[in-house]
Amino acid sequence: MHEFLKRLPKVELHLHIEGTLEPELLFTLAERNGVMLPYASIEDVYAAYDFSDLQSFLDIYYQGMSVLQKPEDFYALAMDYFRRASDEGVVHVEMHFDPQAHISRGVGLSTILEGLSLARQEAESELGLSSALIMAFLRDRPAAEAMQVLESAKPYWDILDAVGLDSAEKGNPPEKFSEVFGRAKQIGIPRVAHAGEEGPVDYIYQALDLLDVCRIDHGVQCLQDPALVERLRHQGTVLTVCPLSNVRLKVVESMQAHPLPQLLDAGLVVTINSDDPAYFGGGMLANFMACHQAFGWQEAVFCKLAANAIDNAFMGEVRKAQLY
Ligand code: ES4
Ligand code: ZN
Repeated sequence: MHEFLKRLPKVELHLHIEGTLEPELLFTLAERNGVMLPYASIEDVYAAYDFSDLQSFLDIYYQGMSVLQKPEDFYALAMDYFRRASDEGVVHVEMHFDPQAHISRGVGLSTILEGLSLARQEAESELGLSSALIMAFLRDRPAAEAMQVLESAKPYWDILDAVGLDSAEKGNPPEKFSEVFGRAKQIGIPRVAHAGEEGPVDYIYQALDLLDVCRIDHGVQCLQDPALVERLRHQGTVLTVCPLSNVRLKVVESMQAHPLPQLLDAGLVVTINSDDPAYFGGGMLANFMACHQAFGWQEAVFCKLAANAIDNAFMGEVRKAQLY
């Protein structure tokens, strides 16, 4: 099954590029940029990656990205990830990036996007790996700041495939970002949002009704509300589910206890994704393998999951036809 899953052309719809920062590159960039890290060794780093919830992860994740300062740092981050992903059979990646987490440290949008754009071009030409770009707003920061980021991104609007909403979910309802997402819609930028990861089902309704999103990132809490499940099924709304992430952030107790089989049984459009592979124990292949081991899924299920991701990617019809 490992060989089959490795060769299966995989499309990743839910990935935070800052969450692909492996400890080795973390140390390299820290040295290059003169950043002090609270770790003496790689073992120290992994020992710190013992999370109790989303917030305990986010604290470490924002600290890690302080080493990203120049265009070449963002280039190295993305290119390293694209090579690893390509090696495990990923053919297309839709990556979130968090501009506010960099702008607040004095690193501008042009720096971030110069590095990411070069890596995307190289991945396409050298690895045959296509990608999409999702600019995410930090929901635990003020909505006015998100609006400012969206407006200041005007020179880049045409390279954004979507805007997203991430970071600490509880206490930061989608409702807070109605205006920002309304503006994105007016500009013509598609929308996705994290909802129902740790937060209540009401946040999934809000993401649908107030942000007009085409995908729900995570959404695993929807099973608490049969009417919502029926709506998601009827509309064909995609859920970008991240099983290893959910285990590591204690959203679920174990892979065996993960609701993925119920989500599929309910007829929902499910995809499997890695979220933050450097922090949660692996990329797409590790997530697929974990599902095989926990649920005993065979080839046909994985083909369906892979097809769901192709069908719902921000990808032209020609590329979709190539991947089928
Ligand atoms: C995230 Cl797992 C998760 N949830 C919400 N926001 C995030 N940003 C990066 N990873
Ligand atoms: Zn995520």
